[in-house]
Order: sequence, then C-alpha cells, then structure tokens
Amino acid sequence: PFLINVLKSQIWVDGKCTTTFIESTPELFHIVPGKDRATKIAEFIGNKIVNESKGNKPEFDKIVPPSFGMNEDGSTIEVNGAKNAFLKMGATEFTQSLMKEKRLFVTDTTMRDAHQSLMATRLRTNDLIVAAPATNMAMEKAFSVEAWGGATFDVAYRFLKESPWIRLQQLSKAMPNTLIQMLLRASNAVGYANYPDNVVQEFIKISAERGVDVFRIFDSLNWVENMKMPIEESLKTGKIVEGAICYTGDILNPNETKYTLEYYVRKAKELEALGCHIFAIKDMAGLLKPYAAKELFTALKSELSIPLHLHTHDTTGNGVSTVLMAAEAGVNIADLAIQSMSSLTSQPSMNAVAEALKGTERDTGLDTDQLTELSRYYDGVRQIFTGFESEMKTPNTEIYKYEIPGGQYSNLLAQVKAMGSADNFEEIKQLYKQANDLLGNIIKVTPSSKVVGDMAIFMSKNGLNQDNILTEGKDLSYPDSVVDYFMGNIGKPEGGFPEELQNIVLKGKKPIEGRAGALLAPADLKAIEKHLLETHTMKRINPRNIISYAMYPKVYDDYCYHWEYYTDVSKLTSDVYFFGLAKGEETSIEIGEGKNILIKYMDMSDPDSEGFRSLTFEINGAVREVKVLDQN
Ligand code: 3PY
Ligand code: ZN
Repeated sequence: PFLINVLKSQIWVDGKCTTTFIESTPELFHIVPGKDRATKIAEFIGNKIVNESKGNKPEFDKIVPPSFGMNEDGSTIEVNGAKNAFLKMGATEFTQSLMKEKRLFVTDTTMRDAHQSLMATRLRTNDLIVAAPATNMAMEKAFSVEAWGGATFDVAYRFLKESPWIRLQQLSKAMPNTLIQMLLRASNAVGYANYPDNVVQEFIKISAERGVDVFRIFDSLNWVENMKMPIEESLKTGKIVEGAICYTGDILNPNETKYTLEYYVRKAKELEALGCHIFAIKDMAGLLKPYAAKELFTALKSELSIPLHLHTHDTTGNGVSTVLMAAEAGVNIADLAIQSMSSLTSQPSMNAVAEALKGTERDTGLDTDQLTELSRYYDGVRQIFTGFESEMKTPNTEIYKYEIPGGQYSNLLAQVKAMGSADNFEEIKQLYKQANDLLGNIIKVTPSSKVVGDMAIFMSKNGLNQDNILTEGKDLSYPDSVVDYFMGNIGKPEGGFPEELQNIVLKGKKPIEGRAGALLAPADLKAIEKHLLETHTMKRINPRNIISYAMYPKVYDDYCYHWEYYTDVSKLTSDVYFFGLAKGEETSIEIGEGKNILIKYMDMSDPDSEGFRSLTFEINGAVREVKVLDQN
C-alpha cells in the first residue's frame, strides 16, 4: 500500500520528489500496511541504509556503558538521593533545607541542555537510559538532573520519532532517587508560541504526574505577568517550582542602564513573592562574567530567603570561573554537564568544578571517578552525533558583544551559509546587535531570540540598518515573528516597545492588551481527541496524546503516521537509527517484553526503473526482501 501511495502521490507523479519527499509527505503513510513488525523495522533500517548512509555506514568505536549503578537484573540500585528527601519533606521544607548545607549542589544538565546546545537535541531515550542507573548513583548528593523540556519535546517527536512522555516515564523509573527537572517556557510551554491557558495548565498537570519533580519556568522577555499562571499551576502539583530570570547585558558595565543589579534583584523578589521555592539566574548565552556573578549572587543572597540556582553556558570559556565565583558568593545550586558533554555552547564541566571544590567547604560531594566513567560513556555516544554538532571549535568571547545565545549562533551561521553568503556572517552579527537595539534591547532566548535573528536576516536581505530602517523599511512587510513580537503576542519587553518601529511593522494593526494566553480561545481538547481517533490507528486516546497534538499538530500527526508505518523505532540503537546497518552487520531489537528480533543486513540491488532498491535482510535467520525508494 505504501508503494501505491507513493505512485499515486501528485509530487511523485509530477516528478518533483526531493530527498525529503518521504518525510514531508505524510499522506504516503495514510494506509496502514498489514506487514509484520519485523518487516516494518527492516524497511525503516533499509531507508536509512539507502538514503542516509548511502550504503557507507561510518565505523564507530564500541560504546562502553557505565559499570556502576545497576543490579544484575538491570534494575537501578537505590540510593538516598534528593528525591527521597523531597518526598519526605515536601517542596518548601526540602528546598529550605538546601540553604542549611555548605555543599554546592549540582544540577546535571547532560540529558537536556547539554545535548540541546551541542548536538541539536538529538540524544535519544536509548542513549540516556543506558546512563540513567549510573547517573542516579553519581547524583546521590546532587540537587537534580535536568532531563526534559526545552527543545527535547519537539525534537523527540519531530526528528527522533519517539515519545517524550515515554522518555520521561522511563527516566523517572530508572532514576528513582533523583529529582527530574524540566525547562518550561512559561506560556510557551515547550513550544515557540503562546498557547491558550488550558493547554499550558493541562501540560503542567500531566508532566507532574508523569515524572517531572522540578519545574524551571522562564519567560523569553522576563515578563513576570506571563509567568504567573504557569507558576501557580506548577505550585498546585506539589512539585518544586523554580522561577528563572534570564540574564543579559553586563551588570559591571557602568553604562548599563536597563539590565542592572537592581533589575535582577527586583525581578527575583517578584518571583519569590509568587511562591517560587527556588530562584534561578538563567544565563542562556553565557554572558554572566565571573566577577559579575559574585556581585549578583552576593546581592541576591542578602535580599532573598529561598535557595539560588545558577544556569550558565561556557560559550566564552569563562563558565567554570563564573560558577566558582557564584559559589564564593553563596549560590546554592549550579548547573553543570558531564565533562565530555560540557563546555563551549553547553554547560561548564561538572568534573572540573567537582575537582576544583574538593577540600573546600563547598565540596559538591560528587565522586569524581564516577563522573569520569559517565564522561567516558558519553564520549563514546557522541561519535554518532558529530554530524549534528556546530562548527564552533573554540570558546568565543565575541558573544559578550553580540549576545547571541549559543544554539542560535550556530543556527544563524547555518542560515547565512544556506543563503549562499558565509562571508556575510560578520555583517549578520553586526545586524543582530542593531536589530536587538531597534527592538528595544530585549532578552534573547527562545522564542525572543528568533525575533532578533529573523530581523537581522531581514535587514541584511533588504539592505537595511539602524540608520535607514525607519525610512527605507517603511513600506516593507516584516517577518511573522517580528510582527508577532510587536503585536505583544510573546509578551512585553522591559521598557516597552519602540513605538516608531512598532507602527511601521504593524501598519495600523492594534497590539493586544494584556497576555496573549489569556486572550486565546481555549483549545478544544474534545475535538482533538476526535481528530486523533478518526485519523490514526490508536484505539484509545490519552491526555498526553491530546496535549502533544494541541502544541504540535503537524509534528504529532507525522509522528503517528511514522509509527503506524514503521512501528516503534525507539528501541533501535542510535547508530542504527541514524545510519542503518553495514553489510553483514546485525542488530537485536526488543519488540515486546522479553521478545527480541535479530535483523542482519545482507545486500542491496541497483535501483529498478522506478527508483526502488531491493534490500535483503535475514530476520531471525529467515531471508526477507524489502523495497526502498532511492531518493538520492
Ligand atoms: C530552551 O528554551 O530550550 C532553552 O534552552 C532556552 O535557553
Ligand atoms: Zn541553557
């Protein structure tokens, strides 16, 4: 049936297939073929062999899983971690108790921000779950493991074809003594746009039920109004709620008038007053310099009565120093990543900070030999993902000038290259800075950073700069994200919108009053349930299916089509998921409780007159042939 669908497809008929034909034509999958599971998986692997590695799968060194943390039967060895204390004391008493300890508590970001920042969020549940029992043990003295939220939700469905909810459930089970932390983009939840309140509320509720213990909540413009509802909803779940304010500018710069020490202390107090158990500084671009960190946390310490948490990135190379200075000033918790997943656009190295603090009163309590083993494991895993890594090879202090968050830096570079003008990157960086000023000198983090990036690219394409935009740019129509920003749809920037440019961009449209989430009609969750039942093969729809569709309708539909066509591909190891198999190589996949199939790839034919190749596999010893369209 799939072949019939391909042949019937208008794109195919018109001969307009590109290499993304299959991915971008979900209707191909509308008919659910009556093939057995093993054949479907073989077809998935076949597609990777033909269209990804093109018959040349790279060779990888053997990946050695950590040797500790697991019982013989594969279950996790239980320890007495932060989760145990939290369950005993509850959120308020537990978080207050952190302040009585001298120890610098650690949040291990390896399973979320580290791979989001270094390799486009591509680590799969399979990669993480192997490290989970060891992480549970190594993090016994830590505060939490950030393992969910941010971009991981979207990417799991969109590119990894696996369920983020199953990831959360499995990690939570494999790390029973560990607090699982997530990053929530306030009214944007784990998306890029404001969602109606009922979507955000439902999302928070089911995330808590499914295994999130700590909600870190931020708004991309530090607009506290947008954070109130998600904070209140998270508090209702009984879990730990951390309000985060994004750091930009430089508090030590005598010319700084907006993002001053007073600004951060004021915002922190607002979040404390909303009932947050912890306050975090979220330094997403790595702009917080070491001595600024000392000054900032000294002030916050004297003004707040809740624990303080530092999140930074090592983009400039100053990350470890910033963490140590914050530790000097009394920060309670610091985000760090396992060494082989640290530095550059990721978090500073946990191994380095743990070593640096040994023998001091702020010793992290972490066992550095265990950290070394975890580092070795991720080092092995990382070889599979080199294709997703950015070109950034060294730290870069230019970030202080342009304030481009790490992830966006590499994205922008890729965008500029795709425009065919890599030499334009210098110009784009200058324009990014100008665009930021024109938009009102705003916080730049998902999704506000995209507004600035889109504006910079738009200025470059249209020959605009800060001196001519109000005249030459008067009659142009601006990118959607920029219009949305000036409409007030992502929130309000500190100091308000620059009115002259706002008028030019909106061309008579009236910006919204108040919060976008409150104005949006509630999502019709019943209608979504009906759509899913009618469109897909699921017999029952659960609240997770509904909320995933509510946030990402197309991505979620495509994920379901993929599942219906290929079944569950999440159990494949990542080398097979991304590259298929080499000739003669075999892989074993669990297709049910204790049930495995062995798939060996034998050979492939040349394409036939319609472009299909026949691939021969041995499935549990029996020869099976599958046809794959060669899209090269
Ligand atoms: C996210 O929103 O995914 C981030 O990591 C922002 O820094
Ligand atoms: Zn971050």
